Amino acid sequence: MAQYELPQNFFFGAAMSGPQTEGGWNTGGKLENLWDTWSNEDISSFYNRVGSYVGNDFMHHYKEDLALLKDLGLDSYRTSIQWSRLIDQDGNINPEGAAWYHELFRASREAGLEVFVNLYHFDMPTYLFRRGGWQNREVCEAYANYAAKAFEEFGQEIRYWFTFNEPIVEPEQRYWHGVWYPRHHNFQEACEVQYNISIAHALAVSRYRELYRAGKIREDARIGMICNFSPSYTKDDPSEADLEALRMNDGLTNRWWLDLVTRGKLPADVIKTLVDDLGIVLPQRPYDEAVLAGGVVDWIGCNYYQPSRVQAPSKTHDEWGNPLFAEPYIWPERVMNESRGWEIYPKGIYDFGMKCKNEYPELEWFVSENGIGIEREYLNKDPETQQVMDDYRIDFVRDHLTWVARAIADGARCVGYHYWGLIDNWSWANAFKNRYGFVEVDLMENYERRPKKSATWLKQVAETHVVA
Ligand code: BGP
Repeated sequence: MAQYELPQNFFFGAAMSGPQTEGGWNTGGKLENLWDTWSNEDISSFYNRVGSYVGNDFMHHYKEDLALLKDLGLDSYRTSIQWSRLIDQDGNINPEGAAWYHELFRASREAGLEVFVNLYHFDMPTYLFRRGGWQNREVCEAYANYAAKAFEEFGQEIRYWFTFNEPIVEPEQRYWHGVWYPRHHNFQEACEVQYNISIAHALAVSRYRELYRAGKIREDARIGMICNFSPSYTKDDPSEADLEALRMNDGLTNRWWLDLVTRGKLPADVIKTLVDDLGIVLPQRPYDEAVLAGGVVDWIGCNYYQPSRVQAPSKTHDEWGNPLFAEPYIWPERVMNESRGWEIYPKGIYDFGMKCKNEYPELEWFVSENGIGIEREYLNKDPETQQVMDDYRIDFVRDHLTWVARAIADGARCVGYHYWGLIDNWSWANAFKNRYGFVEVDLMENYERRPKKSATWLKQVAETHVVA
């Protein structure tokens, strides 16, 4: 088997999020967020009726988990601050929430781990949702206030900041496709939310720049955004209509954010289709161009799980009257992760790297999430040792890292890799159905952590930077 080597200064780590790991949903002054509210109102929406309350019990296991990360040869990890924990209903710092994050960052430093801090991971505080959530411009301002308080509070501790994780997901899942609470099917609302999240991002970056200039943030700090850039593909021999489907699919999910974070603008062709052709009313205000111009970042993270394959839709609207831009295209050669229903296509990460190199050549990026979630992993245990034998995880990561190495060799500015869910965690409505970790969490044994077979492989790669 060919060996690929990643640069020695390439970083290796893991990604997680506050709401999926911390637990302590109502302790230390934490307010309810939408996951808690949905769990309280309708627990049957969650796999095995496991709601948002405990995460993977990270607040009780963090020292052990940080030691595990370090022991696996990792140098960094990303988590998120929970808005509902750090800020009270008056927009001020909740001292108990701040104390938890100070302690976590201190313990991480002590363990020799760099923490990447994201400020929003699908976790809108419920009292703000009741005031319109992302549909309300005041909530964008409240978010910028929260971000500024976080920059001030932790500005001397944290080097790498991110405004949002996968900002496309809430417009799509909550407002357009009806998957997550409040389960709407309203494309007009989704566009308002997508637009306002872009404004919120830009406002937060502007606050960051002001505080940076004022010396409140350490000099070597950087700010970015993390998106699930799924390279968009269509048929090999596409019709005009297939290419049009590709333009809007790529435009809404990828170019929207890439243009915002590199040029401080939203893609004109997408806005034109929305406003002129479909009559969507965006919550635009005078001077928004100047606001969005503040959204340019220092680098970005790319979460990559699956490609997006589309073709022309067979009808113009769905059953709720929303416009249909594209339909899924089933590639005849596709390989699936059946547990999650996602295609496995490692070359997609290479294609993303080449897209950046060609279209956004200055942009530096890293793989901020990549991973494979498998259902009923306990069936794959070694009968003697009881260890999960997850060779499929080794294959998945090896194949992706191989394409990352090839992309770097071909000029991609990719500087690191974070695996998603190093330690099994709570996956939103899927709860603990699909396990992502290199380390198992035993829900029947007080959330005990146990390395899977893949952990040994990961350690070797992280320490040598040789992908074999
Ligand atoms: C990403 C999210 C993560 C994580 C991951 C795996 O989109 O940023 O929060 O959940 O996907 O997806 P899932 O947990 O839905 O299987």
